[in-house]
Amino acid sequence: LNEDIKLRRKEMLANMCDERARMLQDQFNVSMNHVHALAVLVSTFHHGKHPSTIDQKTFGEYTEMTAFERPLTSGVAYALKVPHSLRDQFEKEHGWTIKKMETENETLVQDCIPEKLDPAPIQDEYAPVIFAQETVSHIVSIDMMSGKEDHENILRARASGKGVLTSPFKLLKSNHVGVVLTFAVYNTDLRPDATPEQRIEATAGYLGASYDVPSLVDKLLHQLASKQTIVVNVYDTTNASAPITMYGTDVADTGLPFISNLDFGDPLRKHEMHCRFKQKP
Ligand code: WA2
Repeated sequence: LNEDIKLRRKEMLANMCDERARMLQDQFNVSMNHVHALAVLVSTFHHGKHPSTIDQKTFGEYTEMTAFERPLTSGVAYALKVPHSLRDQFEKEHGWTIKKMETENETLVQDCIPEKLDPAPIQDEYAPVIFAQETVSHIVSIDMMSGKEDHENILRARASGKGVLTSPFKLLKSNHVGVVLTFAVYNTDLRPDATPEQRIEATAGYLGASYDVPSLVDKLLHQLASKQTIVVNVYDTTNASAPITMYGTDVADTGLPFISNLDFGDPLRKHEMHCRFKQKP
């Protein structure tokens, strides 16, 4: 009888964990599709029309009005690909200098007001943010290639043509770890079998979304009223020997966790949800 209860408890944990993992994965997938659609929108109305029919005001209003379509995201932004040869012209046109992302100092991160940031040092190319949803307006004018995680994402997004994810890192102006999803925007129609070189050449910019994982996953799990029963952790397990916590705190051991797989659509990244009962039987 005792064994029977144990087995049923295990089954219940597995069901609860799988249900939560599926919900998180589905919501992530929904928002990923909408971020992709935003990249197409920018391609069509900013790079495809002369003159462009998108400016910061249009982008800000449109992304704010459609924010409900992108669950779990804290904001979306568009960064332009600017080679060094066009930096002067770009800065004159926009009336501001391209800024360096400041991540060394905690206090500077807190008030990363563009006016206070240093100009980006000379590089072959830059990715300054030109449009942003109101919620991430603090990243306008910052060179996204000057941040390690954003830089890697940009290179991978434009060479692959796929949506790509960073590992978890501390987002600007946030106390939480999050991830960034990036889609490249191209200025020519590429064949589905285009080479990475052709893709890099045709790149016009980068549409990105930031996910504040702790607060947004919390909101999601609250809807399920299970917080009294189970403890949920989400990990980036890309490097199996060094998992990175994306959600939840390290908990006192109350038995082995049930592990549900999470697929966030980037085959280079692996994620898992670990669930435990709060109380021993
Ligand atoms: N967006 C919001 N907060 C951030 C951040 C970011 N990146 N990086 C660090 N904190 C415009 O991939 C292009 C968004 C980057 C896109």
